[in-house]
Parts: sequence; structure tokens; C-alpha cells
Amino acid sequence: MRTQVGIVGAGPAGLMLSHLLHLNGIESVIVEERSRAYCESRVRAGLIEQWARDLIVKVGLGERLQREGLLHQGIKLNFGTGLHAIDFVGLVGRAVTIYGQQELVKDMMARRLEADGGRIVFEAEQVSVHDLDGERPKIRFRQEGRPDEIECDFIGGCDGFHGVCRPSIPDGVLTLHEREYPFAWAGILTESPPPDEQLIYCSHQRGFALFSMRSPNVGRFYVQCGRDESEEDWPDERMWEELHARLNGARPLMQGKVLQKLVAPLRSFAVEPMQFGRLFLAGDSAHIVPPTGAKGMNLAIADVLVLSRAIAEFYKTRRTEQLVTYSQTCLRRMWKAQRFSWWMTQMLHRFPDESSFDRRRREAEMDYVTSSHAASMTLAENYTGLPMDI
Ligand code: RFL
Ligand code: PHB
Repeated sequence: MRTQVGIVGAGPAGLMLSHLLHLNGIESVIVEERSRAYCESRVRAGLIEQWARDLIVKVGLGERLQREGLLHQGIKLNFGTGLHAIDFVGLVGRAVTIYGQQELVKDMMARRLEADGGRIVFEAEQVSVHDLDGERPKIRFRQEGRPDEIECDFIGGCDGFHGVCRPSIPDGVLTLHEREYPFAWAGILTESPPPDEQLIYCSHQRGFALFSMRSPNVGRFYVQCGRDESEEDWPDERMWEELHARLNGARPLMQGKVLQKLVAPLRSFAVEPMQFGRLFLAGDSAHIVPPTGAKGMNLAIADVLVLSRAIAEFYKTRRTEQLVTYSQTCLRRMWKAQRFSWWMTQMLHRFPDESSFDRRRREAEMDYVTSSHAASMTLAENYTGLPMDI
């Protein structure tokens, strides 16, 4: 099989890339190792930056998001001195949208497959990428036991942190940057309303907690836990007990049926450059941020917007400037999101070995962020998303 752009992975990065290329008249095929149902039900991100929402609407994917997405004008921080509101709209004139990643994935899948006749190979096995530094890179895989190959001009490596694209780049090409945190998040999706109409980020002696949501009746709550803990360590009763304790009476908390549970370790990770030959890494395959800043999916969308433009310029004019600068362009934004995500994480979490000095410094930082106009504005500017030319 031959196509212009072969894409590995049907997550937000791969699906958005395929759609943006299609709008530019460029053909692509996505190769995905999981089933459509699996991809559409994977509960992950929920928060979309203002520019990303605007882009989703502009490229015709926002019909349901505009109806069902929840527009949030700010967030609340809850620590020693109580609940503090950060009003994004008042501070920077921008808001954020809560809309489940799997809902966006469903919308993009439906558009690619049903409306636009796009091609996604699901349940591909033994996916591998070849001839990356030549003009005809290839994706090989097996489907129902039969070998298959896609020959293309470019490969979009959109296969997430555990994918095959990044490890296929020869040794010595990439520089890795990594930081692991000594904790993880245990999260639940619950059939009960969130305690507030805005997200509440809590910093408590027992650790961090976040009260988010998917709808006015479905809560998405997280607590900081040990790095080595697993879902079995978090029976519902323990989860609710910690959520109540860490919310610390700031709002009443209603309990409901737990619909889903996960434990995810926190890490910061990035590779430079995000390209080798004709393989372009985008999204989680190139970088991971701790979820405290809600940046991962937004970065994935930013990467593929830059990539789709570079590829479109190539087919229109045969010019390669934007392809050459792809990595540099994305990394500039990515490092600022890394910085912000690290900063939110270190401020709000309790480090197992923290001294009384570290704790007092974190408390002063939260006090400063919530009492200084300049500091609140910095948080608001970064949280709602740094400017992006859509
Ligand atoms: P994905 O979503 O991991 O998709 C990769 C796809 O590639 C497939 N794949 C392969 N296909 C073929 N061959 C292989 N060998 C393959 N290996 C993997 C996978 O099956 C999958 O379909 O990466 P992508 O597209 O880069 O998207 C990134 C986002 O998923 C991620 O950054 C966010 O979920 C991060 N994140 C958040 N981001 C936000 O912007 N806002 C948030 O509020 C937010 N909250 C979160 C989050 C991530 C979390 N977890 C679970 C880590 C909250 C949490 C708890
Ligand atoms: C979520 O709703 O899942 C969510 C929101 C904000 C975050 C992380 C996760 O910082």
C-alpha cells in the first residue's frame, strides 16, 4: 500500500494530524495497535486550552464539544489558608474547556472514518518503521497474521510514550531529558457531581488531590499516592477517605459509584530533536509532562498543527524549511509547558523527603500565587495556554 503520510497511533496526535492533512488535500493512513472501541474508551485527559478549543472548532471537529464541553473561567487552589479562586478570564481574557479526551477521540474517529472516508488500520500487530533516512520510509505490520506494508513520503510517530517510533531512531541521535517524581496519581471517574463547578487543586499534609469532572454529574478525582502503588492498593473506601481528608471541608463531597480507576506515575520526559530523517515524533512519543498542568494532549495537538503545516508547505512548494525547523518550533513551546507542569507539580505535591524548609517555601509560593496579581496572571497565562497561531 502507498500513501503520502503514514501515521503510527490513533490517539489525539495521530487522529488530529490525519484530519489536518486531509483538510490540506494530503492523504494519510493510520496504523493503530488497538481496536477502535479500546481507543474510544481510554479515559485520560480532560482539559483543553483556549487556542486548542478554537482550533478544534475552526477545523470542523467542535460540534459536540461546543454543546457538551464545560467552559471554565478559572480554577481554585485549596491549601492551608482555604479556597482561593484564580479567575482566568479576568486575568488574561481566556478560559479552558473540560471535554474528555476519549470524547474528542470519538469525534475525530467518526469524522475520519465515516464522514471523510479516511483509513485507519486497527489491531495491527508487530508494527515497525523502516528506511527512515531515505525518501520512501515504510511502516510494516501484521494484520490477522498477514504481513502488510505502507510506503510513504513521511511518517508521523504518534504512538505515545510506549510506542515503537522513538526507539527505532538509531542510538546517538536523540538526547533524552528525564525526571521522575517520587509519587503517582490514583484517579477515579465517579457517578457523582464534582464538589465545585470549577476544578479544585488541593495541597494538603496528606498529599495533593485534584477535583475535576467530565460533566456536572460525573466527577474525575485524583490523589497523590506512592510511586509503587497500584489500583489494588486503592479500594473505593480508601480513595473516598483520602479525597474527603484532602478537600479538607472546603466543599461538601458527594460519593457515587466508581466507574473507572487508574494509577499513573508522574514523570517529565523529552527527546531532542523530535525528528530523524522522514520520521517526525509528535505528542507523548516525544515528551511527557506530569498531569498537574494539564498540558499533555494540548502539546500533542500543538505538535501536529506545526507538522501538518510543514508537510502541506512541502507538497505545495517542495520547500522544506518548516520541516527542518519542526523540532525546534515544537521544542520551544514544549519546554515552557515542561517548566509550567514541573512548577505546578513541585508547588502542590508533598515530597516524601521534604524538610520543614521545603514545606514552608511551598506554602509561601501558594500564598504568593493566590495573593499577587502578577503571580496569578503568570499561572493563568500558562494554564490557559501560551499563544499559538491557529
Ligand atoms: P496517546 O494518547 O498515548 O496515543 C498513542 C496511540 O498510539 C497507539 N500505539 C501504537 N499503535 C501502533 N503501533 C504501536 N507500536 C503502538 N504503540 C502505541 C496507542 O494504542 C494509542 O492509540 O498519545 P498522543 O496521541 O500523543 O496523546 C497524548 C495524550 O494522550 C496525553 O498527553 C494526555 O492524555 C495527557 N493528559 C492530559 N493532557 C491534557 O492536555 N490535559 C489534561 O487534562 C490531561 N490530563 C493526562 C491527564 C494524562 C493522564 N494519564 C493517564 C497519564 C490525566 C491523566 C491521568
Ligand atoms: C482531568 O480532568 O482529567 C484533569 C484536569 C486537570 C489536570 C489533570 C487532569 O491538571
